[in-house]
Amino acid sequence: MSCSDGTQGPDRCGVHGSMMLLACVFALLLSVAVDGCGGRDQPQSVSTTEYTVSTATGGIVFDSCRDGNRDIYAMNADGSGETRLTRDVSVDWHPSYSPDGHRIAFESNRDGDYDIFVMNADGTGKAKRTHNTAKDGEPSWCSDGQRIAFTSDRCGQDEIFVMNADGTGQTRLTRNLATDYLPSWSPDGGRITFVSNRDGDFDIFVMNADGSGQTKLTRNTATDWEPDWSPDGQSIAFASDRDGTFHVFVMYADGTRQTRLTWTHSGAPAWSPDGQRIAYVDCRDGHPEVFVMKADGTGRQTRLTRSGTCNHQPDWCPVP
Ligand SMILES: [Ca+2]
Ligand SMILES: [Ca+2]
Ligand SMILES: [Ca+2]
Ligand SMILES: [Ca+2]
Repeated sequence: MSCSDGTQGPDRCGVHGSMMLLACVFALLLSVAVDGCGGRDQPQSVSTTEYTVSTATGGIVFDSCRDGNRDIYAMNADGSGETRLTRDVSVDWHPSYSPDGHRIAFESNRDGDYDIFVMNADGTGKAKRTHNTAKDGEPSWCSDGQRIAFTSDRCGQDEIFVMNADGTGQTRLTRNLATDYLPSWSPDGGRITFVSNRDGDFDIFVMNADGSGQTKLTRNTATDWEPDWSPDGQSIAFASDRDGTFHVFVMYADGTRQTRLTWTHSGAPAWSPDGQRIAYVDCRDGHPEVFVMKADGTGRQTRLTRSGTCNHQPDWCPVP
């Protein structure tokens, strides 16, 4: 989502909105034969002892270009204590907390192409989890702590994959010529919601964690985007431009009772661990800032970031 208009255009940072940027990246990168496509994606120097356990912050992680390029930041849930976790000139974005809040998976092109990385919640101990020249991104950490879902175009088109958190066992879950993006685990780890344009426009889908039972939850010609499960597994928040520009919506996990929650240009919803609040990105001031609201959309919408630049992809620490 970007704030320039009602489409996925470039934002103030000169970095394109996620759809447009990914489309450009995909057009440039060559896929290679790796695991899931008949070859292997061999982890390098994978070790379970390379990390030091950091203290869970109970806060919100997000990406921002406030310091000149995309980096990952964390803050307390009230917006205080903003801390920069990545420091390099590459794109670092799409952060996802591990279920214990000790680690963060993210996407970065610091080695020339997009790959999945994992770091401690304080930004130390960064380690690469995918190793190929294709685009690997959009990690979502499973509640069992053992698996990470992600997207990759290593097979020539955009598909949902899953791997063990150490990078082993990379397995393809979707198989079609369309674009499948933005996986998000259900709280029980049994299902994954994602977006796909396999029927012409982007809709929210859900599937079992082994890729079976792929089912469409939204049915319209608009872009339905960025799904995120409620902690009780009963609801899915998402963004949609069905009313002309992007807003945050919520629906039951079976796709019924789709309800709009916001009335300003907004998206990227992320539930709080107690299910009472939703963090999201709102462009009411002309650029994307992280806001928080009650999960039913009522009451005050509180702005958490005030950087005056782009802020995206909030993810709430699962540990309160
Ligand atoms: Ca960076
Ligand atoms: Ca890669
Ligand atoms: Ca696909
Ligand atoms: Ca749609």
